[in-house]
Amino acid sequence: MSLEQFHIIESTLREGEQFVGANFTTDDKLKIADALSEFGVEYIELTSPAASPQSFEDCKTIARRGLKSKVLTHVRCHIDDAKIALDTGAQGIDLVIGTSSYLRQFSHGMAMSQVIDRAVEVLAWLRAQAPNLELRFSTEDSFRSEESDLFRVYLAVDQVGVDRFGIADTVGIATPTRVYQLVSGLRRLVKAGIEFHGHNDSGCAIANAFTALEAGATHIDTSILGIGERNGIAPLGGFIARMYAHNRDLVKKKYKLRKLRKLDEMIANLVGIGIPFNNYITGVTAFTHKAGIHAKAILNQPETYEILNPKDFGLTRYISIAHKLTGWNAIKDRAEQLGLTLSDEQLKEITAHVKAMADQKQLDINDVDELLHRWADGMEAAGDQAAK
Ligand code: HCA
Ligand code: CU
Repeated sequence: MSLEQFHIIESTLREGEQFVGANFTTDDKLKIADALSEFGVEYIELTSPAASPQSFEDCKTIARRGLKSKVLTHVRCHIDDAKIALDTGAQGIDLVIGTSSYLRQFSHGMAMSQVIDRAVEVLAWLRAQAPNLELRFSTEDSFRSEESDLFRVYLAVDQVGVDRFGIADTVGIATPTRVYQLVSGLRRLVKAGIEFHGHNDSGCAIANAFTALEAGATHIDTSILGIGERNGIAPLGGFIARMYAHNRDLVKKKYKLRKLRKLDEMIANLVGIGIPFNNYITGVTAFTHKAGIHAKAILNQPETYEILNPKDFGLTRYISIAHKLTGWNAIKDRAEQLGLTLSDEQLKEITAHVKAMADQKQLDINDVDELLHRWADGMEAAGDQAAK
């Protein structure tokens, strides 16, 4: 079943290079490729070697680097590009051609029959040159293409023989139901692998990737922090979170999860963005609990409100207590962290105090700590006495 046997095609060095803030140097690319390989992604996809002379050189260098991940390069379905791609020494080539009427009219200008002829020509040529090369053929803008056109081209390509078909939701229009339908349709038709590449314009990228696997896809495209054209594709960390929620042991075995934070930080720094506060796993609030009711349960059994264990990612949870929604269990936990001895009655009074203070002003943890220390030192009690 694909959900238990999926592969990640990490495209930070291809789709991610298409992010407006990305301008990776050779050194950056090597750093990213090494880190991804260490993390454990099965494939790394690189920008077309036809894009620029340096892109070609970088493809060759990364292909020869002896990474644990397989190295793929990505080119238009064109014989000239295919020749250059072959010269890079990459272990696989990802070919793509537009099949929607938008792309046929306003991009490459080919009719569907020409698209099919081109696909067959390029794939047959590559197969003849390099019988062991991993070949993938993908249809750009699949979800605004006619299904009958897609199946015509997939069947023709299948006759030539490819290792993998790609279904690309180029504009982020697909929903999980549509993904399920198209992927399972192709699954019934061919034996080769199926890759899903989903953009996130309408927020479905991760759900679509997961559904693609449920429908029989075998490979998922991601990029670190989701960077890519416009608002990007399924983010590596978010996809990992989804798969971990499905099968924790498998994901822990496949990937070095503690390296995720560094990956996200590295890319954020290189492309000049911050990690969003609500980012999957590595966002600053991803493991922060606030309401007293949540805090109490979390302290008793973290799984009550956490499907991801922060420890597995080398991270820690944080319980926010300096606010009016706080609860005495959380305040008690804080007192214990500070090594203070206070009775339950005292802690409940302190909690009431914190809530009253929070109604008046914005508190921070120091306000709570100070209050706890004052009570523990007996000052509050002494003050109470003096007042009487
Ligand atoms: C692109 C388009 C692409 C290709 C995906 C694929 C897309 O080249 O920028 O090769 O499967 O989203 O359609 O990224
Ligand atoms: Cu894309």
